[in-house]
Amino acid sequence: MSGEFFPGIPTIPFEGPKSRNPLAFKHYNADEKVGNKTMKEHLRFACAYWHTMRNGLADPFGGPTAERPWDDGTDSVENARKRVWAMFEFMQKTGIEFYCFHDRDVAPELHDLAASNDALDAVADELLQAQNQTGIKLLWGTACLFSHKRYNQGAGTSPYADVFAYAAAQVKKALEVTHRLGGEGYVFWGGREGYATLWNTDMKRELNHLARLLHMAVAHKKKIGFRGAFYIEPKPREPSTHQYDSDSAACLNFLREHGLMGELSLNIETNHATLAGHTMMHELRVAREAGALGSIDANTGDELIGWDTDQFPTNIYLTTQIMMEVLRMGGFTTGGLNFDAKCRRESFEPIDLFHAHIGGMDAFARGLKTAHAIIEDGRIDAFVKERYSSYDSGFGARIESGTATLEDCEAHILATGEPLTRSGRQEMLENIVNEFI
Ligand code: XLS
Ligand code: NI
Ligand code: NI
Repeated sequence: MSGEFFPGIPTIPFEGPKSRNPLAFKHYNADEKVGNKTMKEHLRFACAYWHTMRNGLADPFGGPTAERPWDDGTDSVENARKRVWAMFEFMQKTGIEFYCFHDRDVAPELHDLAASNDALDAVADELLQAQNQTGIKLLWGTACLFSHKRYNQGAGTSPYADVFAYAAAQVKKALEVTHRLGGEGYVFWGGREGYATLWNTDMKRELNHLARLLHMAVAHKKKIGFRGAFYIEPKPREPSTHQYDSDSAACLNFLREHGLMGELSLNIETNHATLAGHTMMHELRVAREAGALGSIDANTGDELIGWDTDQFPTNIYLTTQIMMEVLRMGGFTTGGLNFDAKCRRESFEPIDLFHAHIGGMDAFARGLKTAHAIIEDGRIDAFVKERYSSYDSGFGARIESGTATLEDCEAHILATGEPLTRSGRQEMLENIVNEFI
């Protein structure tokens, strides 16, 4: 691999905050320690194959604009194999050590399942070779169960059993390829697992079928000895009117109801959180406190457009909030920060892929340092601890331990009178956060 695909673009150096070189990191210094780990160990950046290599940047009003000179635009296996080397050159030059893919991003869907499986195997050979040559690893794989027209009414939740079976067959193969490539995880994002109208929908059966698909995948995972993590990725709508895995709480409820807690954790994406009407910090907190925060799709949405615009994250406040949750769970294990993000349609040159990833990596480096500093400082934690301290002893401790009854509460208030409350100090706490940004 020798600068064949991105000529003139060097390996991106770290030059520090004073640098004015657009092709340099100002904050992401891979081997610099923050606390007891290096930045790259904390952040575990991954590059999304579908956006970086396959997104032509079309939108609902116009066709693709992206210039990708290495790509001949065909569905040939040869083109797919060549693309692997463009992807890996890009990751080497940006210092991104993981990638993620769907089966149909890396290899074409051909005339039948057997042919598509063969194509995927052929490209997987190439991926394995590229991984071995570069040391770059697979963060997670997945199956695309939403693009082909057979999935127009869902995959695991399709009303048609043969469509379910096709989807399950695709999951089987994608899982096996992920295993062969040493993937650290496997994602289930239910692209069309939802409904367009309830007038034609048996919701209960659809949800049971989706759970069946996940149980089959768990069984196959064990059978083939795949040790990576399984993740489910919440998203509330788009393309469906309603998607069953709509937010963290809905996913957790689904996993609990169907006996899948412990088998799957969550892969949480910022733009999906905001489409669900939540902050990313909320979605991460809900998952973390359930012990089910697995991995993150690092992007951001546009509040004005209101679609899943999958933009690169540049907002330090956002990255700080994300890294607060990641640090508080003790860091990633199998997960990482996958840039499930694309350049704007107007940013169509190959070099824009570099600007986009550099910006996202620098934004997360700053978020990491800021979150670490806020935690080290301790004032916010101390405030929260103190805020709930009436439960640490006395009557509050009886409430928490479950030994107080409604009668006890009544007797307590009759004896003590009107309770005292104190300010929530939101503004003061926001000012503390800003001291570090
Ligand atoms: C789309 C999803 C998708 C998943 C993987 O909105 O984010 O890219 O991450 O299927
Ligand atoms: Ni995603
Ligand atoms: Ni998205």
